[in-house]
Amino acid sequence: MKDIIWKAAHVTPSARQLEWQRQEFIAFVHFGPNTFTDRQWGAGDEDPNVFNPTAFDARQWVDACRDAGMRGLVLTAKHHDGFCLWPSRYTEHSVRSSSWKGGEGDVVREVAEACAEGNLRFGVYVSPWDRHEPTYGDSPRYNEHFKNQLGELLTDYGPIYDVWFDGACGEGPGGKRQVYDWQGYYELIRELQPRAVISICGPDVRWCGNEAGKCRESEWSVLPARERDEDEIADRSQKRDDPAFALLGVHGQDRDLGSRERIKDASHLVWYPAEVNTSIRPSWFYDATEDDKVKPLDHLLDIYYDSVGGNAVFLLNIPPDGRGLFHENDVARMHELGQVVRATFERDLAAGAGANASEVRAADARYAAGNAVDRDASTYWSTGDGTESAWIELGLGKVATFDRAMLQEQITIGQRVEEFVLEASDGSGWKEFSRGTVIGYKRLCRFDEVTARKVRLRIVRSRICPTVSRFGLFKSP
Ligand code: FUL
Repeated sequence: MKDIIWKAAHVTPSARQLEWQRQEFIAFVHFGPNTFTDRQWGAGDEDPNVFNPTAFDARQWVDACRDAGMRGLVLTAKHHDGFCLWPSRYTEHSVRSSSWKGGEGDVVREVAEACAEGNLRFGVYVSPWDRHEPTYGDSPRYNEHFKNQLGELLTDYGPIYDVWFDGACGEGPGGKRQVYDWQGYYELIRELQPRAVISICGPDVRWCGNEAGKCRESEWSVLPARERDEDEIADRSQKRDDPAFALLGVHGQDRDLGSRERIKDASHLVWYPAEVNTSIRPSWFYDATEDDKVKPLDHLLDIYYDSVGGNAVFLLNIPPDGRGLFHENDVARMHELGQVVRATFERDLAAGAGANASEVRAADARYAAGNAVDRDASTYWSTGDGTESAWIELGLGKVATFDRAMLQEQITIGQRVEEFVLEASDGSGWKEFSRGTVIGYKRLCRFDEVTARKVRLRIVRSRICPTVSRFGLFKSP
């Protein structure tokens, strides 16, 4: 039997996971009665008439998201209060009972359509915990109800690329006990929207473990299967009500979930990549007292580099206000963020550079060093089997100044690199300017300006022969 490290290096993403990973940066939108009641967790007894946005415009959201560089949007179709942003046939607690648009409104439809027009993927957050629905706690009946509602969302609104299941439940010791039929939910989603990923309480996308926008230095996408089973996930959800949790994160103490140390006893391994979620403001739902607490650009950039640049997807929440619009301060910050990211990555100084490597797999052009600088995501450099450390060197043709690097592995065939170093040469030997652990889908490195003619990526340790599909160099504005 091959050893566990070899096996780990051969676990690959599903097509839907790959598609999801490539969206990189996504909007989360918390909208509902809480927007109007200054609450974060509605009790489920709110008057549907409180939901009354005066100037709702989903296209304003989509424009702002695109401007920020986002490629998808996940809407709270139903939060814990059970209020449905679509006119569900299975409850009276929905937009249909609100005087907004005379009960004819459908937020989910308008957002789905605006996303389709604006070329953003559309996903739904659906809270299993429902504080309004009377059958909640009567497990079989509620499961039926929940599947009925899922069925509406997954058939009536076009393609859904993400179904986001929140694990939160605040029922407490004396509260209702609902046993969720996760498998039944998953089967329904696979049947109705086979391209959708199921996130957080689901098999496709893993929560990074906190809501502060922090991920691990080494976010492996390959983990022991137990990290994905429902008991593990339920356990994590329970811990989230612990006040220490917000600061530490459930996984604060166990770094590197997929490290050699952590996978050595695993019987099964799965592709289970990380997502980082946080809000642009302190809260998830809009609160006017937070208009001046929008996260500073530098803070958002730090999260962006750690997540998108750390083999994770970044899901950033922007809460619409009582008008049904993103607030001006949030829109301005989104614009700044998009602008600086675009300006940084628009010109790759390594594109088309002369490339050499310590070794090319089977001396075959399909694995040539030049594939790392050709801008074609499907091509890559690789070495022969058995090589676990190697280097690839770029000759820039002239002296260039840069302060950012982008590295990508060809994850369609697995995640392999465990440690790397970046070095530059001005002709008199190599000097290290950055180093890191995993690469995975994407690693972004930030460092002080380097001026050099030659740059080298030295892979110190790889689980099996490494692949590099992108080696880019950039100068931030
Ligand atoms: C948590 C919820 O309780 C919050 O209200 C919010 O939706 C966040 C994304 O997940 O579990």
